[in-house]
Amino acid sequence: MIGPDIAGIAEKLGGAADNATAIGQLAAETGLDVDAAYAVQTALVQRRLERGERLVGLKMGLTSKAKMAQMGVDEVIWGRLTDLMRVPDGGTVDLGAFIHPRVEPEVAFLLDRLPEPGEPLGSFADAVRAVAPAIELIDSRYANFAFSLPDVIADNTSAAAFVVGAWSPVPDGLDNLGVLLEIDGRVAQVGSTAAILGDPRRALDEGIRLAGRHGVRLREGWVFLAGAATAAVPLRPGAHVRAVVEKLGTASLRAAA
Ligand code: OOG
Ligand code: MG
Repeated sequence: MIGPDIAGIAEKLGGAADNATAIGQLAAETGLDVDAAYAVQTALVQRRLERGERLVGLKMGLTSKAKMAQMGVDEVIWGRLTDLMRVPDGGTVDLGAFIHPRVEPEVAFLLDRLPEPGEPLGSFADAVRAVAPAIELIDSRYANFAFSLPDVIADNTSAAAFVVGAWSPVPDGLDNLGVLLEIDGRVAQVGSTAAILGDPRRALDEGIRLAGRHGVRLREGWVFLAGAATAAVPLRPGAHVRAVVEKLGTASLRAAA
């Protein structure tokens, strides 16, 4: 049997991102399963690398129940981050580049050297050099932000842009820090880092394990986004967005008017 057209699906998703125009879901009609969906994601990201972008990290998705419930998908997923997706802290994003952007508060890790495959993972403090509050801007390439598990994996887990706040040394506990998402100074979402797999440190174990299944190794110097602590909120023109994570500080961005 001939499998799904990996390159063709990646081209459709890449075109949707380039033109900031939504497309319909693809997985059901093309018979895309989870493994084939990660192959599409690889081809989709490769398309960016061929244009000169660089891989700078990995992001986890649906690591919190709030996000799983919001999106109707109940498995942890991972995607890739490139240098072009990074927005400086306090920077402005042009909404014309996106279809229906949403923002969510996250915790970022700056990775240290990780063990070779097959070697045991040392302590979290060995694997992570620093932590920071972050904002992820997600933008599903599917109409109405509606997708199945393989659809969202193929679409690089809706990755579009991200902001990382100031790095701090790894604190003793990361498992129950208060998280706020503010829009124009008003609280839009409230949560805790406990929402991220019980402890965001667990997201790193999952990321190493799940990406490793597809031959992807996390690299020293990469940014790792552990997943949103709350549901995501639509990003409107002119909005000022701030993520606040207890002990870690803030990250912010502005949407151009
Ligand atoms: C998928 C990406 C989810 C997170 O932090 O849970 C994600 C989506 O919601 O579109 O990035
Ligand atoms: Mg996210």
